[in-house]
Amino acid sequence: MSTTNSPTFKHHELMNPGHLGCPGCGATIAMKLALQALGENTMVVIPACCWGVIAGPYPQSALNVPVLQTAFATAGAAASGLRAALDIRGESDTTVLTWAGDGGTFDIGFQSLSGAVERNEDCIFVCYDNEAYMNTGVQRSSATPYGMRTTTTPAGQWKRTGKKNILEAMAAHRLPYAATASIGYAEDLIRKFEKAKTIRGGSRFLHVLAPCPTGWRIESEMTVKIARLAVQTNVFPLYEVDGGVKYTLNFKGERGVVDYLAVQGRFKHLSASDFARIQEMVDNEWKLLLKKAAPEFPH
Ligand SMILES: Cc1ncc(C[n+]2csc(CCOP(=O)(O)OP(=O)(O)O)c2C)c(N)n1
Ligand code: SF4
Ligand SMILES: [Mg+2]
Repeated sequence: MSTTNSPTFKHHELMNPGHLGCPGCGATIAMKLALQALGENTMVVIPACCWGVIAGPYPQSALNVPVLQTAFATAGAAASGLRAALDIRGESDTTVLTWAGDGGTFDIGFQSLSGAVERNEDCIFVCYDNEAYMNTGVQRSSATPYGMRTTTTPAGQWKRTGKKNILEAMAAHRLPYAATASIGYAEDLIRKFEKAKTIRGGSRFLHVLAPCPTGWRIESEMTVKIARLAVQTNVFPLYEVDGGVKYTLNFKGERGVVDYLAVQGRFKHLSASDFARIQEMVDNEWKLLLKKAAPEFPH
């Protein structure tokens, strides 16, 4: 995989300056890159989440593509309806892009997403993952990692269970294409969105790590660096799953998790033994992934 972070843009800019995201918001970078890959013939479905605010109040919009805002739990259903309406109008070339946070994907939106993917709806479903309910003040979700302090982990406490493996859950639907991506690896992210666009007639799912300076308690200029460190430490591996079964790893991280954890305020309460426990969890997940990807990925 190319490790550069300087993609060549093919489309004109589809995201305007003056959006309502916080400075350094990873979710805004994710959208900018995704639309560069997908082009202007795209319609975006957004449930309740930070992006419901970032895009701006109608008739203003930070996006030069149509947006359908929908209720928190319903992105999969709304996208299915939009797809059907476009097809009836003979606009089958239009890409339907669902753009939900981790709460709207892993938790409350899971049933409508699962239903849509089980029907193999011809849409791209994206989770931009900032690992908590950020829009309402950093509450814990099932995407929140072990060790993170949130506003719903009581004083002095932090999350004691691990992050749900959403890609595995989606792969279990045997959908045509699923992949992880990080805003820290822009070329890889754009390639995956381009691939997802070309696979038509079924569901595609992309899980994009999008650091949130506000909730992760990092400086705004650290967003991309942290997104890269997540991959370089194997905390957030980059890989693809074709047809729900064929795993391809894109990158092998060589760094210890402490490089990623110790630079973020959300983990600053953790001790050396906590770091060791998280390293063990990450190593175990990585070994499982290697087994699934073998023999394509040498190890
Ligand atoms: C049914 C319902 N419950 C709660 C809310 C309040 N709410 C709006 S956005 C949000 C958090 C969304 O979290 P996530 O999907 O992770 O996106 P993020 O805000 O982190 O970008 C919540 C709880 C709502 N809009 N609808
Ligand atoms: S709270 Fe986080 S995800 Fe939401 S706009 Fe701010 S930086 Fe982005
Ligand atoms: Mg979130």
